[in-house]
Amino acid sequence: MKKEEIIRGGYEIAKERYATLGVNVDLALEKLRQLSVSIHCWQADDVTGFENLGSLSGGGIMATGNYPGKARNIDEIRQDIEKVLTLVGGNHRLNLHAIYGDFGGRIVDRDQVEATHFTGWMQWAKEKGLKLDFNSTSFGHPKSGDLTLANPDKAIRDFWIEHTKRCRRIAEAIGQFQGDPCIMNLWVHDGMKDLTVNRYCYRRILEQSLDEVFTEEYAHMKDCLEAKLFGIGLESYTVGSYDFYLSYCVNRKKIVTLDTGHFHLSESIADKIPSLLCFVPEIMLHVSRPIRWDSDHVTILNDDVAELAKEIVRAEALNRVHVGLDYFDASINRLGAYVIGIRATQKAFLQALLEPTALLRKQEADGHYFERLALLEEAKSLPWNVVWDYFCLTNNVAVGEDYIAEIQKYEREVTSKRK
Ligand code: RNT
Ligand code: ZN
Repeated sequence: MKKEEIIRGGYEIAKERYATLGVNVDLALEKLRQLSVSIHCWQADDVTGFENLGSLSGGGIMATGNYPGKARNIDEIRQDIEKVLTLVGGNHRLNLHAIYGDFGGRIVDRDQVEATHFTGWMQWAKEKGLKLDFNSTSFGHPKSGDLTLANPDKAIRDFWIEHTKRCRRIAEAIGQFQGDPCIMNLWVHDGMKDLTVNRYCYRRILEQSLDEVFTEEYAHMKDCLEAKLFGIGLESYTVGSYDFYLSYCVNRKKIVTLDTGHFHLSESIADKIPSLLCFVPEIMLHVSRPIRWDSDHVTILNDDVAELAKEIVRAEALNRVHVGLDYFDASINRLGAYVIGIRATQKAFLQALLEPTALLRKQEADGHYFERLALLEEAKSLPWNVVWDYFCLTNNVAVGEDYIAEIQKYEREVTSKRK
């Protein structure tokens, strides 16, 4: 039997099996097809970007590893992303950072960025059927230091306020161009390596800076704010903590970004979803994989991601939760890292969409807690993987492990030639 026949045959059987539990597999597949993952452009080049500032000083973020073949310019990033898109089903988005503008070899400082630096991206994205998202970039700059938007020094603070305002304007232009809101994420690393006696002071400054940044109302972009437990080199104190941004977003009606690597390792990010949905309009996710700390390892299908997807699906919140990825592993094939992460995220959502939730809820309502737990256990080994193969097959992308060979081929023919 040909592989395709095996998959199609298996699918029909799996469909019947799920139907016995009241699950409509075709509906689940349709919803999965509509799940648009915001793919982070920065895995392609280890968060380097295309500024020509002549100095990479100023921290805030760190990629580790030196696997050969990273994208060196816009054309290479686009080429890599195009390749990645041939290996994953569905329609996705691309998440850009301000440092990825088309600066044409000129020096364009962060307080000078504008929409024209992104028209090339907009055109290209349109041709590829991609929508774009955006981020302001406060790290990796001589003025990054320990404090940007929360800096008591007005000159430095104003520089970053100007940058962030400009980024919102760029996001607005992108959103207008693509006829779909561009989601702009704001994350600043502001904090202190050692004990500070000014926790309140910096947070009040950040609050005021944000209010200034958000003065203009836009119709084609949406703001989201991302908290973090701590940054490397800034371990004692983070101005933009989770409490800070959660309060700010609830109060100012902004989108909360939850990066799954930005919490205590024992915290459940999945459980935050149904809490936040009560109080904020939408949620943005940065799905990552923290190993001991916010290490930004490649997203895989683990319990954390599976539970996260389940809470979103159970809350029927696929239209209120934006799913983005955020990791940067420079130690393995970078395209491979993309494909693993995107596929793992899709698999987690497929599992969630195939959950016999109605039946589980019935057991729960009837007080049948043993039955609920037993069914949750059984659901783990239902033939979702057959449905996954069918999803890949019918979306004309490599089935199962077949994508490995495609990545190897691309490495042989393209990325290994980048010196
Ligand atoms: C950093 C944050 C942030 C960045 C990107 C590049 O800890 O997660 O989202 O990873 O903006
Ligand atoms: Zn993030």
